[in-house]
Amino acid sequence: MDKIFKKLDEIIDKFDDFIIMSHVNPDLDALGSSLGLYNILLNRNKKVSIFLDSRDLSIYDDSVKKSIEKLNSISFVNKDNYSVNDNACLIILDVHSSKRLYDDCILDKVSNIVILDHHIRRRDYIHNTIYTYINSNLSSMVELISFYLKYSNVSIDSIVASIMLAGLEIDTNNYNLKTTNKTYLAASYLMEMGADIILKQELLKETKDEYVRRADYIKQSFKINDSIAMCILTDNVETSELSEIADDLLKLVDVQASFAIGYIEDKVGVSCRSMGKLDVEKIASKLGGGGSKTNAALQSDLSIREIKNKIIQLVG
Ligand SMILES: [Mn+2]
Repeated sequence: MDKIFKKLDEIIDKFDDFIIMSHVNPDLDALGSSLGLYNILLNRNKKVSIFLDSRDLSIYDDSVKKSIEKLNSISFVNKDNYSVNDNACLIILDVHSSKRLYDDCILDKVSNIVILDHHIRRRDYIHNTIYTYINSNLSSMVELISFYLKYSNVSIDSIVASIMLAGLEIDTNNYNLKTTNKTYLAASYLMEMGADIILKQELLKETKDEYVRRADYIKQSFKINDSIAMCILTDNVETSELSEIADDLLKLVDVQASFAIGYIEDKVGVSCRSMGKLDVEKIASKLGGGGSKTNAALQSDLSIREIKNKIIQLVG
C-alpha cells in the first residue's frame, strides 16, 4: 500500500485546493473515509472541503447527525456554495461511476480528478482522472484511509475514529466480508486513535422499521436447491439493501450461497454471496457483473424473472 500512498502524496503536493466527494446516500464507510482523508489534507495545510449537503443529513440516524454536528470545524460544501479553481483537485472516494457519484455537477468543472474505490469495477467508470485506484479485494475505503493516516502519522478526533470504525464494520458485515488481517489491523489502529466502542454501537443502530423490513424479506426468501438461498425484493432498493439481505441469508444454517435480487433504478441488481464452495464470481460475470469467489454483484437490463431463471440454470 505504501506505493499508493506515495503516489497520493505526490498528487497532494501538486494542488492547494481539494474537494472530497463520495457516493449518493453516503454510508459510514464513505463518510468515515472522507473525514479521515480530510484530516490528512488539513495536516498538509491544504484547503479542503467535503462535498455533502447538510440538507442530505436526514438520511442519517440521530446519533450520526449529532456526531457530525460536534465536528463543527469540518468544512462541508454543497452545489450552491462550492468553488473550484484551476489548481483544484477532486478526490472521489468509495464510488467510481458518475451515475452513483454524490453530485456529478462538479465533474466538468474540475480538471484534476482522483478516484479511490473498493467496489467491483463498473463499465461506466469516470475516465478522465489523473489517478484511479480501484481494488475490489479491499474491505472498505476506511481500511485504505486508516493505513494512509498511519503512513502520514496524522491523528484524528475520537468521533472521526468511531465513525470510521463503524464504516469498517458496515462494509465488512462485522468482519465477515472481504476481511483480512489488514482489516483487523485497521480496526486496531482506529481503536488506538481513540475510537469509542459505545459511540460506534450508537452509530450502527438501526430503526425497528428497518430491521422489520429486512426480516420480512428474509421471511419471503426461498431455497433454489439444498444449499442456495434467494430473495427477491419487490420495492425499489439501494444496492446496500441488496448486500445486507444477501449477507443475512448467508448467516442461515444450510445456506452455502445466497442471491438477493431487486430493482435499482431502471436496472435489476443482484448481490451474490458464498461460503466459498460455489464460485459466485463465475455466475455474476456470466450475467455481466463481477467480484470475487465469495462476494459478487451485477446489474442487468433483464427482468427479475429472467435473472432469477438464469441464476437457477447456472447453479444447477
Ligand atoms: Mn465502501
